[in-house]
Amino acid sequence: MHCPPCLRAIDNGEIPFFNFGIPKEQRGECMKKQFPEGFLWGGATAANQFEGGFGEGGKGWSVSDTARIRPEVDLSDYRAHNDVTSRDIEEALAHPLDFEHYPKRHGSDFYHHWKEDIALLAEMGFGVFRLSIAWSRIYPNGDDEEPNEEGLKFYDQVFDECRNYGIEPLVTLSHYEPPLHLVLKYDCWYNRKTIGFFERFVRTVSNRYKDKVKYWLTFNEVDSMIRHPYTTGGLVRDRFEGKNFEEVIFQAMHHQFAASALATKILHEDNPSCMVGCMLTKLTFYPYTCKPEDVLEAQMRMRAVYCYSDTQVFGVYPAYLLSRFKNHGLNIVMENEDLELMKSWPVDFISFSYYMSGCAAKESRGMDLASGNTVTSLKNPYLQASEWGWQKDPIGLRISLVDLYDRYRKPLFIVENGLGEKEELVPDGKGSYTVNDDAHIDYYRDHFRQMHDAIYEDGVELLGYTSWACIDLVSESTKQMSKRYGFVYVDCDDLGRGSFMRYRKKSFYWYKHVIETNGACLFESE
Ligand code: BGP
Repeated sequence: MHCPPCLRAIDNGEIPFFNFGIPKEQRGECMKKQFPEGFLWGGATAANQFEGGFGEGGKGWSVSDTARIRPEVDLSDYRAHNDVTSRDIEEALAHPLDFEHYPKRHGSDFYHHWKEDIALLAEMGFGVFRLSIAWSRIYPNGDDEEPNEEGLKFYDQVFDECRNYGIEPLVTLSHYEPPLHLVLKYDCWYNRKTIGFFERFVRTVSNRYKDKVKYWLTFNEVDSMIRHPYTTGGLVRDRFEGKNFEEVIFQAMHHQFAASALATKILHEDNPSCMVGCMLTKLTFYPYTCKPEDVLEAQMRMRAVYCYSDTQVFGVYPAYLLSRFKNHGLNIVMENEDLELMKSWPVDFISFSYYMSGCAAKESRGMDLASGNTVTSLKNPYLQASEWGWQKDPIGLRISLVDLYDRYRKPLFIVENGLGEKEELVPDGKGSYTVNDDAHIDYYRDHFRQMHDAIYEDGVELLGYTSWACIDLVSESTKQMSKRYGFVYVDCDDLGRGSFMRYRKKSFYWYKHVIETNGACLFESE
């Protein structure tokens, strides 16, 4: 048996049969406890929650500008937080100066802080920075003939600044920000025409940034259309009265699959060495017990997660999704050209978000529930939950990595993982302020160790990691600023009050050290 990095024999007299990697205790001295060379460490954001600059520089309205904070709604009720009606949209349009109730309009004001923010990321040693392009900053209405040059210049500056520091931008083309005009005039992704509008947007940004951006993601959490159809697909339920809304959702989803394949084609034609990934919400369900009925239930819940990445990775709809369409009488119109595109242009890698795991059981009446990333599941008695009730499960990340890699045999990229916390600024003793966010540090340390083991013991190919979020931003589900994820604190409260000044948290220095040692410091106490 050999230790992979230097092929030095380890004479332990045993052939590990059931463990396919090198268990820790059998590793040779040369097996470095750090991440592979070239591993991309960084952090993630999205324009809809981070950028702000609402109405500035020629930007048009996007669906996120109509997302209202609802303090009266229970924090675990993600549906109520994300359900937007036509009446809500009218209300939002009638109040263009209201930043208090529409926090995504200000986000963290990256639009005015980008230089300072990228300098902070560089100070931590980032190799990659995930952000998204706000479609309505480039095509303010979505169906415009010409792009908005001022919007294009904004991202030119951002990408150039990243490159100056040696940071690779990882760019999401669509992260909960379809232009509002497409919703009101065309019903957005339900309408086939939106594929063409998106194509125009992608051709513009692909051509413009082909020498600046190497890593692209098409649709953030492509599966989320089923959970929050307005945010992801621009679908307003009350505009589809009399129609089967599940059919509407899957029709819109089909259009996104076709558009994603088309985007992959365009990006590769402009820059053959670029890499395009799908982006999946990696929900992880365990059977609540070993009762076969519970195991089957968990398997079904996992299929409901994988059906989207199966389509984007294999380029064809999985049989089980097609049978759902058939068995539920869902008539999804699929043109041959869509199916051919999907088959010809599957993604190059699989990216995903991972925050927590949950449990599933056949019979769950009366059992305790846990909230989570736009899902609820059964509470796992072995796990602790965050202040928002999300069950922390670092081993679940390793399980997810193994499952995804075994299923797809393509490189993986963790593009979201983190912990939302309530925090308080305290004096740092040097004339400024900081946050002692030990909970973030513990969360990350535990997850990073699992990533390391997935790479070395399980043979997973992992390109990199971007934490969610590297700098505090507005929460997607609850629209709160007080749900803080970052290594950098942004002085702004839930009502948008504050200076928007940035402060380095304790985790800032900790993550910097992780990056400079390429993870070796995670194992110093071992
Ligand atoms: C993911 C989204 C992100 C992000 C994250 C955390 O589903 O892709 O946009 O917000 O979840 O969720 P929240 O902001 O609701 O805490």
